[in-house]
Amino acid sequence: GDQPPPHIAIIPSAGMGHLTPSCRLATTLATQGCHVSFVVIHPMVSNAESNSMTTFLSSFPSIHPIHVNVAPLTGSGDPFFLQFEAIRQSPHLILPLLNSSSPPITSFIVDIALASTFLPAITPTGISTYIFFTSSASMLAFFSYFPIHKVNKTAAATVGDVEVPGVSLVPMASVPMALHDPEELFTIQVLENARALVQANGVLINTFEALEPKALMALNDGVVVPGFPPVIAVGLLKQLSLKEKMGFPWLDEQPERSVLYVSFGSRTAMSVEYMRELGVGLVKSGAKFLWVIKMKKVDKEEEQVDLEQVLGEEMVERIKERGSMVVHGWVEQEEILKHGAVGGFLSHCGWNSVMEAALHGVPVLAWPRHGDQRVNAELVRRSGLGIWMEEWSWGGEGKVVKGEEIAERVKELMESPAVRSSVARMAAEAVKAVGEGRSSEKNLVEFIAKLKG
Ligand code: BUP
Repeated sequence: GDQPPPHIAIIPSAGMGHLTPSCRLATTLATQGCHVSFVVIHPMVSNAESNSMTTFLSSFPSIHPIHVNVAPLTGSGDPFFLQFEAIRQSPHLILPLLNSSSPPITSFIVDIALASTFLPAITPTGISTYIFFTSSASMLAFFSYFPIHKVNKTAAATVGDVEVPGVSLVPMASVPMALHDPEELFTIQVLENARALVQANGVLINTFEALEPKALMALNDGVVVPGFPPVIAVGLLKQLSLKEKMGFPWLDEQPERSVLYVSFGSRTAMSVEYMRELGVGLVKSGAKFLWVIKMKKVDKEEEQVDLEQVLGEEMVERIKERGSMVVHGWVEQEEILKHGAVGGFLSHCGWNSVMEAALHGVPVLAWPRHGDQRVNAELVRRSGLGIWMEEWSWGGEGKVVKGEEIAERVKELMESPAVRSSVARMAAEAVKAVGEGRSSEKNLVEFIAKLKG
């Protein structure tokens, strides 16, 4: 028709796991003819975020940036959770900047971590507001049901297993660590954000129906939470086509599907003890590997790493002999995962990592640590995207995983025809979902039609 395109304002939160899919959503909407403004929040927690924002904005000049400074919070907690809080407390700084936009904003898309303060601030204006949930639908179901679970369990000393109606039982061990403590800032944020969701016009999510049919149906049928807003699965969101790409020439020299890619995400630091044991396992597995090492939660604090000192001279020597690679610093993960030489991914199961692996048909060996990662790992196993050794944990909680055992699982991952074919089947479903007229594409088109009113 003749209607002007919708003008959507995206308000992301902190960390690459949130920022990356928000950028992908922005370009997806812009490609569909929407006018998109993107709130860029300063100061950023990590260098990864500031570098990626710079590249993003210069690669997509049609996306209109709205820069805003928030007052950073200091404290001893997780720096990303503190930043969530700083942004959560800033609707009065952010919304006025958007309200003067021309053409006027017609819809907001707000990151889940900000839901409980932005929804009540925007709803009175009558402008439609959608929440962007940056993890799996299984996690959304758990998350939105969690306040109800808490009310039912008031007398109990522990958080307990969480039976999410119509979806699955999330055993206590898979409940995000931070949520075990009712006093934690993160717990308070989660409870408030989850309760606020009913005010949203809908919840956008980067997944697809064939991967999580049960969770999506239970949410949309009001089985998880009565009266829940529509959940709109628009995944898989496409990788950004950035102006400059850093390739990975080493991969070009490796045989098809021969390399195991190892990364635990942008905010998971690993102790030296664990790294050494993992090193033993990787070398023993006989596979060639590309291992991205991270020792601090925030990359700004990351020093030059002396690999020989961390892994030991002998280990570094053996890795070299095998022709494997250890990298310290940021890599372009999706460029790696889509490379034909990569045949497996040892992953922490951050949701974006799982989705990227699914799209490129790379089997995942799940080694989750915290947050939503164990719930995602269970989904990886159940859907056939890979394997998960549920009892693998991280020092302090349970037994230390031995190199031998890691080696066995890596072999299974790289060699099992069953794993390879189930992953290929899911990857085909992922590609199908975004095809014209298919589930995710259709959801997206209908969503935009609704925004046009
Ligand atoms: Br590390 C790393 N390069 O070196 P997740 C990550 N990424 O491109 P996380 C790189 O950052 P949360 C690197 O491809 C993905 O898109 C990766 O998101 C990319 O995990 C994103 O996988 C990371 O969701 O965030 O960072 O632990 O804790 O929010 O899940």
